[in-house]
Amino acid sequence: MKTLTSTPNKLPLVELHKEPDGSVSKAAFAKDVEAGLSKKNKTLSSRYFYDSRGSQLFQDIMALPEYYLTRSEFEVLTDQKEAIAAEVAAEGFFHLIDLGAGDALKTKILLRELHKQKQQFDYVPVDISGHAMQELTERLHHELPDVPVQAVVGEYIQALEWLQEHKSERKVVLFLGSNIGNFTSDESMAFLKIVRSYLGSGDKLLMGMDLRKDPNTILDAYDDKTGVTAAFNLNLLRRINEELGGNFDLNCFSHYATYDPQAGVMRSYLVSRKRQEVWIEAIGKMFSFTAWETIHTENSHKYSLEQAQEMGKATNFSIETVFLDKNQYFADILFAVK
Ligand code: AVJ
Repeated sequence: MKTLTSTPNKLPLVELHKEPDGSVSKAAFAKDVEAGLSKKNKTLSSRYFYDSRGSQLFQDIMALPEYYLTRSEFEVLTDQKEAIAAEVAAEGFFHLIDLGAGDALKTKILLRELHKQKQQFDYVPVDISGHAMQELTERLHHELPDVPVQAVVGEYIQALEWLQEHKSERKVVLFLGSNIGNFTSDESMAFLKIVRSYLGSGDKLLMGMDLRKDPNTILDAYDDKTGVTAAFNLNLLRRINEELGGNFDLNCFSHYATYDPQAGVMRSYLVSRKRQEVWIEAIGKMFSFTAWETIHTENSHKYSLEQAQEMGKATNFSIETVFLDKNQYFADILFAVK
């Protein structure tokens, strides 16, 4: 068995970013915005939601009564932590790689349980926000001083490079919170195939998937009464104003969310409430909006367990265990590499 002596967990962060903390490259952002707003059906990518204000708003979303996803997954992890920890740790030392770790509130349930079970592992949280990774590293140093932490700051795809560098070591990848839901079917297949290609026999992937349910329950989660989700969506325009010198008037756009129960896709848009023109300095262009023209900003996919099984099959994973909450709203699915 491979063992690693406990290292002090204030290792320097691995910074995969070229830009300062948390920010994506401005040029890449401008290029994506230009491409998206030049399309016939305008789009902006949900990956740009998460500047510091957007991350705060997402924290607020997670506390909403309508946003069942976080509570459901919390329940899964809390009620079944013994079984989950025992299953992922069944074969000795491993790296626990947490894609999109954030404040790791949910992962900490597992970390504490793994520690309690005296499992041998180190923790590799990965997140786009350097600030979040710095804070998490420090907090874990106090809360779980025995657990070695090696935070990685970067996007998923860059984190996968970390996986490749540690190819021969045992790994458990966490992809919690229904983050897979933002990918199109093709993107999620491609993503799972890449993850799979960096894993070896005995390695595992614990993935959080939001399940199909009453369409009204889903719709409410993305169109809350207090308007937090609307503010989260509109923040994308505020971010363009701030970082790219745009002059979007946030009062002239509104949030619209709609659920397609046959495709199992929640779709979010920003709607131009009038005919208007918006200048974006960093692009050096004016963009025209007709009245009620929309910008598509996000898809959140909902899956059946059959679909999850198919995704596993198509990407060469087998489902080891499906962990569900009492309502069966949300699944944490343990995929294994045979
Ligand atoms: C972070 C992608 C899981 O799609 O449910 C929440 C983001 N968007 N409310 C989701 C989100 C609107 C969230 N994920």
